[in-house]
Amino acid sequence: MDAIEQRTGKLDATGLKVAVVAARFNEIIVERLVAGATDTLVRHGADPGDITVVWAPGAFELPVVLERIAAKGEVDAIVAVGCVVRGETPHFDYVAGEAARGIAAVARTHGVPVGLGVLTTETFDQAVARAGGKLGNNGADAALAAVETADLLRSL
Ligand code: INI
Repeated sequence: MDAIEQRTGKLDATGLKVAVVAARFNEIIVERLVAGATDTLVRHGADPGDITVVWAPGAFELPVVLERIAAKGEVDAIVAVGCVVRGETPHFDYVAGEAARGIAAVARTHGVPVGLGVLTTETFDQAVARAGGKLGNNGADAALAAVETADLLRSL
């Protein structure tokens, strides 16, 4: 039997142009997600000069900002980061749902990988744990996913 072809993306950000799009709401958390994303990109080979951090007011605004960046066609990957805490708003489901739906739509429409680094938690403490605390850094994880997917898309 012939060998089965398998394709995966490499975790190599060398030469990639990346936008990190951050929602400023819950900024203490989100700045840690931004740091996790940018540190991870650089540690995997990205040139700091090829990384742009863009700040939107809240997670609800992420899709429209992502849409503009993706439509310009100047980046190979995008990392979207934000923090939506259920306890803070009765609009949690709208804000979190629209952010996730919009992020996915932009990625599919433009064929640009967008790492989903928007925390959606019940409490602020749960967000702290996932923003460089004991449960890792969601921004770093999203950056890795975007880098891997960008490389995978190149090979398909
Ligand atoms: N935006 C967030 O990013 N996180 C939140 O937890 C949040 N809460 O709690 O309301 C939030 N609201 C703002 C929203 O994203 C928009 O900026 C706002 O509704 C204006 O359009």
